[in-house]
Amino acid sequence: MAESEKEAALPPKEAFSDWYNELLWMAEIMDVRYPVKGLYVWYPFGFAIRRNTYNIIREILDKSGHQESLFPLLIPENEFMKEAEHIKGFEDEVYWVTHGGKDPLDIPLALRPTSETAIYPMYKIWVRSHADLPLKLYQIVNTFRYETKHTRPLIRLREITSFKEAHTVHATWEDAEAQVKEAIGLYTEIYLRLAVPVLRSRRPDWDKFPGADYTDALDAVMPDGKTLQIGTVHHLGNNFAKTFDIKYESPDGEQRYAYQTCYGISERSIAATISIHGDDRGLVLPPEIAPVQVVIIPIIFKKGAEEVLAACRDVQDRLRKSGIKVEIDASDLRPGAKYYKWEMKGVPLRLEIGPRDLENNVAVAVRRDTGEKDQISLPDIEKGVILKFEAIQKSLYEKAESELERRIFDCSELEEVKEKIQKGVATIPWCGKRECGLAMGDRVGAGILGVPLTPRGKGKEKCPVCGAETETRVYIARTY
Ligand code: 5CA
Ligand code: ZN
Repeated sequence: MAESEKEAALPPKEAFSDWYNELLWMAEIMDVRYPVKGLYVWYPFGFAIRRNTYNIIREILDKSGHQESLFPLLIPENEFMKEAEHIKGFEDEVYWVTHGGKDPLDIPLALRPTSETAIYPMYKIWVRSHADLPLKLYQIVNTFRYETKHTRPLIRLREITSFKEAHTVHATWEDAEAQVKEAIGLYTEIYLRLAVPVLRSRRPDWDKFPGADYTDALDAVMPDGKTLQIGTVHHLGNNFAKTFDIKYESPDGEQRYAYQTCYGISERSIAATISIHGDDRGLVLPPEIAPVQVVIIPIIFKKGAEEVLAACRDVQDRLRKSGIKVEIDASDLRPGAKYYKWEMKGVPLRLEIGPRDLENNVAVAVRRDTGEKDQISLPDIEKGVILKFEAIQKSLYEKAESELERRIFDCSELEEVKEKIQKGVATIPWCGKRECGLAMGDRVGAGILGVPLTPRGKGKEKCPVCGAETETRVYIARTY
């Protein structure tokens, strides 16, 4: 594609949906032209963001005692059909493999929509004694869901390509509950590394994972004020242990059913990161996940061009030795076109080096997030760049966090909720009764997201539907 064509402007971020779709293409993250609905293609640049993001996820899970493993994609119908609630929740979303060549299969095979029913028959074999517990495994795989709501790249997919699912086994309900808390903490840590602040809440009963005792979730608030569920943690009680017969021998020699949890994150993590930080000029990436962290632009005049290029190469070598991903753009493009290109790609830091800078022994550093210009002395370039990265990471998070605060509205009436959820998330007292929760949702044209894990109650208040006294406030939001 001609560079001039690519320089066509990105729609303003105000028009979020258009901005998002154009950005995925212009920054070369996803190609949406694959001829199956809900399936998209990762460009190499997007895939590099994915790899960096999932390295963070792996690091955080591994260091907290999880082990990565890999289970099959295909699940036999008889295993899939064991857990009644689970089937009910997923039966309309499953793709089935029914034939091998021309022959119908004896037992149809489901493409995993999630892997409980692939993993737990093996857990039945593996879990023998209390000494085997806790068991904490995860896998990063593709899963398939025949979604009927509007599909969107990275957000609602029919092939989720980057489904990280963890499945743990414990001796007691309380141990599993502690695992849920650990998982919420780990996910919060993952999102902190992506500079994405999250809302954490317990889903109402009617919205929990099929087969779970309860579901806690992390949501991001997107630029249009709608929330995106970017991680869920489920306490499975011993519901699956009973259907899959997962038992362990306790220290006193008794056979007991195990308790389980599972939790998942998908490429929605990347959708949230790019949506929250991006701007009218394109991607803004946290340094840790940027495929190119620094771009060096040689400022070349006829005189002294060689020295400038040599200095740029020297800076590149030194930064690379410090593990920084750095490119030199010595192409013939006008400087403006170069800035445009690398800004679109979200490169956190641009270094400009020209003859005058060499005289002063400095590089000019320009931050992608703020546009702030500064000089870094060449002898200290490694340290200078790393300090910039730290400052960028910190201010990305702080900016996103104050934006999030700005979008949460404590309301006392449903009329007010109805208005505020056009801009963000509302909180309102709720007595906890199902019919009141559903009625509230109906009246405001949205739904209860959940009960905040860090209570937002303001003492005794009244449920706006039935008038009962309560100290609980819930989040209400429009959701993706
Ligand atoms: N087995 C459990 C835990 S892994 C499970 O499947 N939970 S889930 O259904 O809630 O999915 C986990 C996370 O995957 C969700 O919180 C959401 O962030 C993401 N997700 C779910 N469906 C899709 C989809 N169609 N496209 C993209 N991401 C999805
Ligand atoms: Zn009520």
